[in-house]
Amino acid sequence: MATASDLLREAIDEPGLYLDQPTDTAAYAIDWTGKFAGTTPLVVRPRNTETVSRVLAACDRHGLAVVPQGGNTGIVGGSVPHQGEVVISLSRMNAIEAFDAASATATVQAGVVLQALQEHLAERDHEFAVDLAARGSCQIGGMIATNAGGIKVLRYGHMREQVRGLEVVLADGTVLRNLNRLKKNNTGLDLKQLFIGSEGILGVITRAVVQVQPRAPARQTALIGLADRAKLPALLQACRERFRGLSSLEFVVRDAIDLVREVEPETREPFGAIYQVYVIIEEETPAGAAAREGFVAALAALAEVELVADAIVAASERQARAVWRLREGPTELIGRLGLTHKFDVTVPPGAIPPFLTAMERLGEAMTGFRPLLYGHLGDGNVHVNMMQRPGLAEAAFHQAGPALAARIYGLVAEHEGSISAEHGIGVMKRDYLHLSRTAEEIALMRRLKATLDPNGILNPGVIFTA
Ligand code: FAD
Ligand code: S2G
Ligand code: ZN
Repeated sequence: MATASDLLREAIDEPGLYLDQPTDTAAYAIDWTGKFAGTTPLVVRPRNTETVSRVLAACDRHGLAVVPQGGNTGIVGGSVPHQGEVVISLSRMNAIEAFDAASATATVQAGVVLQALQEHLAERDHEFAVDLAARGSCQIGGMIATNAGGIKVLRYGHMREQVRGLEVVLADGTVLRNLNRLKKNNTGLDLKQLFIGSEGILGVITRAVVQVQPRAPARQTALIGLADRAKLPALLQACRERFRGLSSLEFVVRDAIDLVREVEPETREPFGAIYQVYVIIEEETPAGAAAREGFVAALAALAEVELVADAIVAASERQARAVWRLREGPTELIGRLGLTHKFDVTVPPGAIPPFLTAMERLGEAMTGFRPLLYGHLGDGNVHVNMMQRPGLAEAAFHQAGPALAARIYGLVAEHEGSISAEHGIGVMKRDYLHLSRTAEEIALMRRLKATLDPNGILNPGVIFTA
């Protein structure tokens, strides 16, 4: 019986294209959270679109299922093999092909790492609108495939709003190329929208034209302490009104700060007092002292109406990074410290305070779990982490997953929220998709999948069961 390796090498062979030794392929078969792991007979590492096309055509012909993989930082189990799929890693397609200041666009291959794009643009006094803590590994192709959000959605939207043009290879090897740089191009169905957020089930994204911004002249960053989390919705509204250049509004509940200080004792207590919840406010402003003074005055006004109990305004880039460490630290450390059931959900702003309380109560009720809560206040996006406490056996941890999910997603649905704010569905949430999408919508999604991937080779089991 011919193996995947035999069949694909017969179709195309290039130096370095294939990895088939388990020691080489293992890293591609386990995800960042460590909760999703499988096996793969072969990792394919194309360097260009033509190779992706020929590999996919051969996979389609031979019925070989594939998982497209970018930086493998996805959180919902969509980026790794589950039933021996071939992994197509875009990592070697990492060229930034063009930067066009006039159209404010960059043309990139899918495997460009976010941080590499950020650095490339910074040298040209430009920025990219989507930023997230996985910036050192996540790739533009994966970010488009998951419609990534991050810390600046409040001002610039998700990845969807940044994509001008796409090149995608369909399951049968057809190359769909529309590397459009125009801001206005209203010509028939906007097909790229199908692939943004498609999580690898409709096609493999190989290149993209993304819009970029001139670098913000200045960025003001503050950390504030709130004695009462019930004030979060009012704070959100007040920040929208007072900070016209508001670009980030992030919250961290106290226990997640405690976690950072437990693991990194050098992290200093930000204030003299301990607060229930901490919020990062970041605003893009003109350069100069007047803009900074305006930012400080707006904070003082919030304090006067008791929406801010304490505040630190970063006086340097280093201090701003220390502030952000309190928000990005929990995410990174939780990933390192053990197993965690993660729930990336949206609830209407007014529902955030009671939802946070309900999550803490649930964590206490489900002995053995430590609820760690943080997220993007500006978008109503709460990241609920139910981390395995020492002493909770791994089997019990996994066993509790479905009950936790049912309770949490059920509560989200009661609040008319969303079971996925930004990470997508993957395999982790497919059984709950009906809580946020109608039966008719899911039926149409399945019809689109069957039309574009009739042999079902692209990421089977992601978003819905094959
Ligand atoms: P992968 O994990 O490799 O793949 C993700 C999905 O996209 C999979 O289904 C995969 O099959 C598919 N895919 C990948 N590349 C392609 C391609 N070229 N064509 C078609 N399909 C493809 N996410 C947020 O939205 N906001 C955050 O703030 C955020 N913060 C994070 C912080 C940390 C520390 C970590 C580890 C993750 C975070 N994430 C966040 C999740 C993750 O970084 C994003 O989902 C990111 O977009 C995944 O990109 P990736 O290149 O790693 O994709
Ligand atoms: C964040 C990262 C993943 C998680 O920190 O904004 O999107 O749930 C998350 O910790
Ligand atoms: Zn997030």
